[in-house]
Amino acid sequence: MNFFKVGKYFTLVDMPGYGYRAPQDFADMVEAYLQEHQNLKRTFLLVDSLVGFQKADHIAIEMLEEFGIPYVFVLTKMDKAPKGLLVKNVLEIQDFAEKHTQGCFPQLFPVSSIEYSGIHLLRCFIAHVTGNLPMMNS
Ligand SMILES: Nc1nc2c(ncn2[C@@H]2O[C@H](COP(=O)(O)OP(=O)(O)OP(=O)(O)O)[C@@H](O)[C@H]2O)c(=O)[nH]1
Ligand SMILES: [Mg+2]
Repeated sequence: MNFFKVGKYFTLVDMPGYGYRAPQDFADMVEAYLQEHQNLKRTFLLVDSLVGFQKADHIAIEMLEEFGIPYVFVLTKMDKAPKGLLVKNVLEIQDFAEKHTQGCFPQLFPVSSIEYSGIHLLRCFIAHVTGNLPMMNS
């Protein structure tokens, strides 16, 4: 796990993937970390726009649901996916979140780190959930 301290405001923790490559590492490291750290504001689940939602994602979802940790889906590499596939994967995830989850944020964030699309809104969301974005009338 990599820790990025963002000034005095919050720390972003980058966790290893939980796909076919390292399910055991994920269970050992990430599960323990999520369970022990009660001050986590949000957990982000990154799904590749081209690949979409996979069976392996359920490992993470079940864990987060069980621990009662609020989480949000981020759809990565949106520059790579044809528009039709992007929409299909967005709808699939949102439909799943709506029907089968408790702790999942109803809105997902499609992003591209190459084109920078969606990054601004995701940053604002992170600033907001970490208590660093003063909002009007709230
Ligand atoms: N086209 C495109 N490529 C991207 C984007 N974001 C990341 N990549 C590429 O995807 C590859 C994997 O990126 P990583 O950030 O290492 O992926 P990861 O999910 O952290 O991988 P693990 O930690 O091993 O699970 C790299 O070659 C990146 O350059 C994106 O928005 N668009
Ligand atoms: Mg990584």
